[in-house]
Amino acid sequence: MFRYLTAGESHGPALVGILDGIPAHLGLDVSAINATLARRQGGYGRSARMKIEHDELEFLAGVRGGQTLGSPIAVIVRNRDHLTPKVRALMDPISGSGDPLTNPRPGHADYAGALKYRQRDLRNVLERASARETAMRVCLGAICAQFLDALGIRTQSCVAQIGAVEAHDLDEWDQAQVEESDVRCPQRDTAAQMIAAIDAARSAGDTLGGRFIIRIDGMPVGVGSNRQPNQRLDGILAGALMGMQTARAVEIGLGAAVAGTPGSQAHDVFAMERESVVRASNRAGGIEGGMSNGQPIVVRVSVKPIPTLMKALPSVNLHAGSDAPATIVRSDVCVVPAAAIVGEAMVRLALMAPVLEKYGGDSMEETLENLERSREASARLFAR
Ligand code: EPS
Repeated sequence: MFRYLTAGESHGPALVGILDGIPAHLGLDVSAINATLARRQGGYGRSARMKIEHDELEFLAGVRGGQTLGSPIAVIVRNRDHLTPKVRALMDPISGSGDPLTNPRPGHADYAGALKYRQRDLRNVLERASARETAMRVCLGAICAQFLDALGIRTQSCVAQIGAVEAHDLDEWDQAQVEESDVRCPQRDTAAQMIAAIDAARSAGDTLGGRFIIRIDGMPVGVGSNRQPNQRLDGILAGALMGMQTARAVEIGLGAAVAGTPGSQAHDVFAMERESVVRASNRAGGIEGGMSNGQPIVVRVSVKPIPTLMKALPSVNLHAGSDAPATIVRSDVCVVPAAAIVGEAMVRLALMAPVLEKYGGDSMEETLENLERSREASARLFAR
């Protein structure tokens, strides 16, 4: 069984994570993991916090000589911000204290969390609710990326929309252009408009949401299952992506557009081409009957504008029992480019259990043998 856990407060000493179930003998490229952490820190519209942090992981367990041991992997990413005396005084695990935050931000976890955990200081809620925690998800996801890569499964993302600015025809894209773009959008003119929109939002004390696309290439046929609802690959991916702090909608393939599309144009017809089965389109987004069908898996995720506005939204002071503007804390204007990197991580983490269920072994050798055997069996099934 594969599972993972993260812990850590935004301004606490560190984020920690545990990955359990990665086979032995996976060679790990630490610089690639740190590069992925840096990609999450980037993107136009990020907060000043990103200048303080230089996220880097340290392994605490499960790895020796650059290879996984098959035992649980434990990692830590330290919060540099914690080292400043003011933050330490607030957040030291033993002595930390400070004036309570009292005015919940509409759209954030503040209000629901205060009542749920019986916290009179909203800081005790927002510290864990903060998207800082996504640094650890990205770290664990980057380790999973190296496992999936060994099986030929690759996940990429790009940004398709920021605020009202939308890219068009993003069925395929050049990942190098995405990596060069400050907003992770491969279309230069659109990217320039996105940056202008972020600048305008910043000037207005506002924030912007948007949409990113994730594409998984190389997924073998038959991962996920139609046996039970919770084993469907589309549900597993959607659940994981909706587990992001910012996500509000997930679409697979045609997504919401299927509602208005007749059956004759909603599916991907089959044909034979040089003895192979081919599909004329990928409207299903690579998943049929809850299982991967061998086409690229394409998922679009819509994310909300960050709820911390510099021009604070109307709220209440819960201690005084009066109307008062929402608390303002340091925050981002737009996190859509960073959310795309977090989305990649969520997808990689979500793929681990169904991929390991189908091909899993205790070592990489055993896993790769299982994959190879399965491929050969598929090739023989309808051989003439
Ligand atoms: C974030 C770190 C946070 C925020 C942001 C994301 O750091 P700080 O609160 O110190 O500025 O910048 O958190 C949120 C957007 C949020 O709503 O909580 C990060 O590392 O991604």
